[in-house]
Order: sequence, then C-alpha cells, then structure tokens
Amino acid sequence: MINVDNLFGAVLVVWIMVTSGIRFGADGLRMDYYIMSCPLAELIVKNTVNTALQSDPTLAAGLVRMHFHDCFLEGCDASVLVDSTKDNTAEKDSPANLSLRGYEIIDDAKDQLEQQCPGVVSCADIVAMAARDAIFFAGGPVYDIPKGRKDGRRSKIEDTRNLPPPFFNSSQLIGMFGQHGFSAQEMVALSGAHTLGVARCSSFKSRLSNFDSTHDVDPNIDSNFAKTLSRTCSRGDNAEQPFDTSRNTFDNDYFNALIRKAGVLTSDQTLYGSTRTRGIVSSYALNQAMFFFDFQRAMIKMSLLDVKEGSQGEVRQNCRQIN
Ligand code: HEM
Ligand SMILES: *[C@@H]1O[C@H](CO)[C@@H](O)[C@H](O)[C@H]1NC(C)=O
Ligand SMILES: CC(=O)N[C@H]1CO[C@H](CO)[C@@H](O)[C@@H]1O
Repeated sequence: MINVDNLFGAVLVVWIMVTSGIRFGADGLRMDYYIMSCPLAELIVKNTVNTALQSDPTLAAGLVRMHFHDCFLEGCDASVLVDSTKDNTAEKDSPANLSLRGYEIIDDAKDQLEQQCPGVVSCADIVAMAARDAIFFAGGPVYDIPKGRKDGRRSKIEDTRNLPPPFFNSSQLIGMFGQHGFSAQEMVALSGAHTLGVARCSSFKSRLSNFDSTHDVDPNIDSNFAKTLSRTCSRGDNAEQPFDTSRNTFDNDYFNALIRKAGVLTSDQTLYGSTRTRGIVSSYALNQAMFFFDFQRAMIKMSLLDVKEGSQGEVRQNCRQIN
C-alpha cells in the first residue's frame, strides 16, 4: 500500500539527494551555471553595467576595484557589499575601502534579477560579472567566468588588513600576491587594472615630501610628474590623480607611464624599479595583446579565490545585508 504521505516523503528524499548532489558536487562552479535557473542573468548584468557606464564611464574603475577587494578579503563572496550594522563594522567602512564606487550598479542588477528569478543569482557572481563587463566596456579583453559563487555570511573591518597598501615595494607585493597563489607576472598583469581610474592625493602624498631619511621627494618620480602630483595635492587630500593618460580606457598606457617614471603610487612605480618585475612591465608596454591575454587569465584566477559553494554560503536577497 502506498499512501500519499509516504510517496511525498520518498519524493522529498530523492529531491534532496538530487539537489544536494548538485550543490556539494566536487566542482560547483560552471560557465553555464544559470542556464536553467536564470538564463538571462548574464544579459541583465551586462545591460545594467553598459547603461550605467554610458552615463558615467568613470564607474568602470569602481567595479573592477570592487571585485579585487572582494576577492582578496574572505574570497569572492560579496562580503565587500555588506553594510555595517549596530553590532558589526563591515569591510566597507575600512579606510582602505574608502572610495570604492559602483555599489548602486550592483543593487540595480540584483533588483532586476530578483524580479526575473528570485533567490537564484548570488551577489558574488554579480560583482564578478560586472567587473568583467566593465573591462570590456572600457575597451579591454573579453573573457568568460565560471558562475555559482555563494555569498558569504561574514564581513568584518579587521579583514581589510589583507589588502596591499600603496607604499609596498615589488618584493612585498610579490609576497602578498604569492600568498593567494599568484606569480610575479600575474601580480604585474593584475596591477595593470590601474589603467582605469584614479588615486586620491592621500594615497601618494608621502612620496612628495619627507619621503625618507635621504630624500625629500621619492627619487623614483620623473621631476615633471612630481610637479603634476603636487599640483593635484594642492587641491586637497581627496583630489584625484588619474593613473595614466586615459582613465576610462583599458589599454597598456599604464605600463608606458611606469617606464617614464610617471607611476602614481609607490606600488606602481616599484614594478619598473625592481629588477624582479621590470622585464614584465617592459613586455606589456611593448605588447598590449600580451598584457590583455595575461590580464584576463589572471582575472579569471582571481575570480575563483576561496569561493564559497553549497552550504558554505547563501544567495543574499539584498546584497547589502546577510539574509
Ligand atoms: C598591486 C597592489 C595594489 C595596490 C597597492 C593598490 C592600491 C590602490 C590604491 C591606493 C588606489 C587608489 C585609492 C584611492 O586613493 O582612492 C587604487 C585604485 C584602483 N585600483 Fe588598485 N591596488 C592594487 C592592485 C589592484 C588590482 C589587482 C586591481 C584590480 C584587478 C586594482 C584596481 C584598481 C582600480 C580600478 C582603481 C581605481 C578606482 C577608481 O578610480 O575608483 N588594483 N588601488
Ligand atoms: C622592500 O621592503 C621591505 C620591508 O620594508 C625591505 O625589507 C626590503 O629590503 C625592500 N625591498 C627592496 C627591493 O627595496
Ligand atoms: C563607500 C563606503 O562605504 N565608504 C566608507 C569607507 O570607510 C569610511 C570610514 O573610514 C566610511 O566613512 C565610508 O562611508
């Protein structure tokens, strides 16, 4: 005799086995992760990013930097999006995160995705896709990324200690990126993201006066460029200095700037100053296609840092709040 309750129970058990088999499978991330559950996911993110960048192209830089900060802290799990609460100061409120931009674009894409397919597309995947689409919009390489990241349940200000500070030298950068499994070449390629965007005076002003015991001004700056930086800083700590001559265009101009000793941050100029990385900078300055190729490979690798799968995370309903 089969009664309805037993049948329901059996179906439920099979259903749990099937879904948990998928959720805890060895490699939960796939290129076509949303093909059944939210086929328009990629398109919705791309259209949202394109529309936003058409009205403000400077936000491309914001989206790319957001993805980097997300992945370097606790893995690519959208922890960078969480707002602080009464009981928790989130990553967002670290001074290192000051000036992250583009949160509204992520919220906008999430709202549309929740209408199309509620509870399906993670904020972590949206951040990774949005960065990818921003790079392409700005003229950079096109690449595909696996999807299926889950959103994290932790976002703490303490974790931002793991971000590289702008005064690091090449050896320190190699060390820090090495801890995340990146080679020196991959670190240099990723630094090429500074082909987009700006730094504020507070991030480089220490290079302009009382630099060290023997130099007032960092000897690794071209003297005319030092004047440019000083002029920027005369407008205050928040005054913006573009990293290269084309702040909204993804190209290899950043590497040419380093060769001219016109790098904005210590961490930028050190890549040319150090013999361990100088050759890589020169190659990318000469060969943009090589930079694009290495960059997109390194970005895919970065987008997979410590991702959470299955029950290690959740799909947040609102990207700014843990469920
Ligand atoms: C190598 C170590 C790195 C250091 C020390 C570093 C540091 C910084 C600093 C200090 C700023 C300026 C912040 C401000 O003054 O407002 C900045 C901006 C930026 N960073 Fe990095 N960064 C590094 C690597 C990366 C990587 C790997 C990416 C992405 C793949 C990235 C993407 C960006 C972008 C796009 C901006 C411009 C943001 C905007 O204009 O809104 N950075 N970075
Ligand atoms: C980089 O900085 C570290 C720590 O300040 C220092 O020990 C090292 O000598 C520096 N390396 C170079 C090449 O300047
Ligand atoms: C965009 C953002 O949330 N920025 C925050 C970064 O951290 C400072 C505190 O250091 C906050 O005041 C900002 O709101």
